[in-house]
Amino acid sequence: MFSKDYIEIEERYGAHNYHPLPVVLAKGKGVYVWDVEGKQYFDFLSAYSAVNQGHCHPKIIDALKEQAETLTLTSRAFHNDQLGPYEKYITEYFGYDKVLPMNSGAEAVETALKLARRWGYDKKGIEENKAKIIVCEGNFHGRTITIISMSTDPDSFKGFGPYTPGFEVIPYNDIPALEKALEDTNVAGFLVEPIQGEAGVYVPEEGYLKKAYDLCKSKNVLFIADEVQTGIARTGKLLASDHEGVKPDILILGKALSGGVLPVSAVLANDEIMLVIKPGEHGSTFGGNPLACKVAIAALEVVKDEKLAENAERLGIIFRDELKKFDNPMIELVRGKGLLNAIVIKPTNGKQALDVCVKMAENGLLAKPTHQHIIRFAPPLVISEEQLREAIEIIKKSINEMSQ
Ligand code: IF1
Repeated sequence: MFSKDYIEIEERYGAHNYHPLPVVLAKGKGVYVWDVEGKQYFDFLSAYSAVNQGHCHPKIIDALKEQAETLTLTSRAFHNDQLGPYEKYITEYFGYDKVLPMNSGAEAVETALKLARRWGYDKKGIEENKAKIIVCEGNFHGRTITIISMSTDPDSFKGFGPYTPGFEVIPYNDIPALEKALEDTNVAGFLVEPIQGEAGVYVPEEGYLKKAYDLCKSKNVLFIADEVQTGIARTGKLLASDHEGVKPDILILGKALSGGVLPVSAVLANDEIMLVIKPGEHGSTFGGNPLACKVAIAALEVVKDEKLAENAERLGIIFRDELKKFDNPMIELVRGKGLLNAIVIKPTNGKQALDVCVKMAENGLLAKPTHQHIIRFAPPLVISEEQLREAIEIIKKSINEMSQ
């Protein structure tokens, strides 16, 4: 079968909740993926930053294989020999008392919201059912009904009401707006992405996170960082919050926590917050399963052993410098941190971001537009300088071909 055959089958039997580029992938290794016709591509999306360690990293795959043949799932009705060691490893790795293991990023965000509300009632003394969470315009935290209730993107929330109450939306990167919102004594938490990924790699001004954190502390409000996409070395530090020395009260991780091998997410917090949830008050069938624990330890070891944050920091600077020097009217703006970058495309000769992505695919590099005019570039963090420079040439060539 050829790519078109697979696409036809998906069209016929699969829900139409995505509109993928017409590429059918069959193999992945490191920074490369191959389609069913055997064409090789640079993967510059990394499954939305879930394969930071590169596709099918041997150390992670070995951990998966070993545990898959031993014990995959016990449920939390019983203990297992992988969970405790994983909990110790990840809490020491990020510097928190405790972790609550979940599966998808959205589940981890929902868990963080429940923790913040319960902490608001039990510790801050907010009146029952009055807790409020402040969120930002342009946020993306997942696709559940409660999470889209916070969204400002009609594509995320339209036609899915009624919505969960208890959220207040303020502009991103706007300290005075946060200060005003924090005057409400019913606020339990402020949920924020250190860099807004889906919004188009929107990097807030220097100092925003620290000022936001300090304001929250001054009002006894929890600072909740959604690092599902920006975490695990993506932005050139272990966490994007680390760029400003901010230690979130609640840290939300996902995606690359498993190196893209299976869904693993986590919520980290100290005892004063984490222990407000008592036995039987929250959980999930697969949360903290032995397979996920084993894989996540391997995935986190790779980040440290291979110095992925340092590599992302160094190569991100080269990437942005090269694209900023590239003199082509189609490129309006280049922004990002580490290896989470984006370019804003100025439609030219009737061509826009999607056309550039199709051309780049023809030239051997995969990336996807977000919000029509923005192309996100997020390669696996294992990429070498030589591979990065080769990829940059493909990007330049494709944009030149598009703008003629
Ligand atoms: C899709 C992008 C979208 C996330 C942050 C939580 C989650 C995500 C900061 C939820 C998930 C994914 C979801 C996927 C495309 C991708 C994405 F931003 F990464 F590009 F949609 F906005 N917090 N982001 O980015 O994690 O439940 O998916 O494991 O839904 O199309 P999840």
